[in-house]
Amino acid sequence: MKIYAILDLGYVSVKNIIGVATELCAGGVDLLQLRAKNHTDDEILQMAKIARPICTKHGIPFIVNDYPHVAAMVNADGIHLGQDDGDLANSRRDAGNCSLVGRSTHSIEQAEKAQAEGADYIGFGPLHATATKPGRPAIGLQDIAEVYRRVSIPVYCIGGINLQNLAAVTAAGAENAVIVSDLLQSHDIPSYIQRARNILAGTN
Ligand code: TZP
Ligand code: MG
Repeated sequence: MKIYAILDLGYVSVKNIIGVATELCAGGVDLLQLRAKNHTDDEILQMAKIARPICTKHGIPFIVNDYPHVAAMVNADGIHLGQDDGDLANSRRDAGNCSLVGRSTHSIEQAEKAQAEGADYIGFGPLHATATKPGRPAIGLQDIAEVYRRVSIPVYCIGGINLQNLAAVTAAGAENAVIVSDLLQSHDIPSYIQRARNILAGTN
């Protein structure tokens, strides 16, 4: 089970990027994405330049949300695109032929389509309604097992996942999870990641 963290500027201030990215990486997440809505391209590039070497130091793939050109400029490992963020092959090229192209999906049909279009992984959700993605309805847990049967690329379940419901998400079939606000708002990020790992290992 992989834990995918997102450095979401809705929860992290620019001055805390170094500290939070370091805690996430040293704490043992498996992938890190930079997600900054409502910032200029140049601001996002500056943030990416800060976060990128921290991921490199810890051997963790660094993924940029929405901005393939920024991904190319910092030699990111990947880009992540929503349903309306354009063609995957063009974006991969714009991102400097990065190795990981991810797509957000909200249904089994979208998951299959993303795989057919060449995605390396998908996000699948939001399982629960979440303030991190306002206006996007919850899809629930009932399609998780089926989406893993239908696609062979890695599926990262996402949306409103926290330490209280993580066991239910894995029991529903999830093999990987993205946790954003609950992780970023915790007072001790390394200990949170350890507790999540314990739940995933069934020791809690
Ligand atoms: N895509 C679907 S749900 C979501 C995104 C980016 C946000 C997940 O954040 P949180 O805070 O873990 O619900
Ligand atoms: Mg997007």
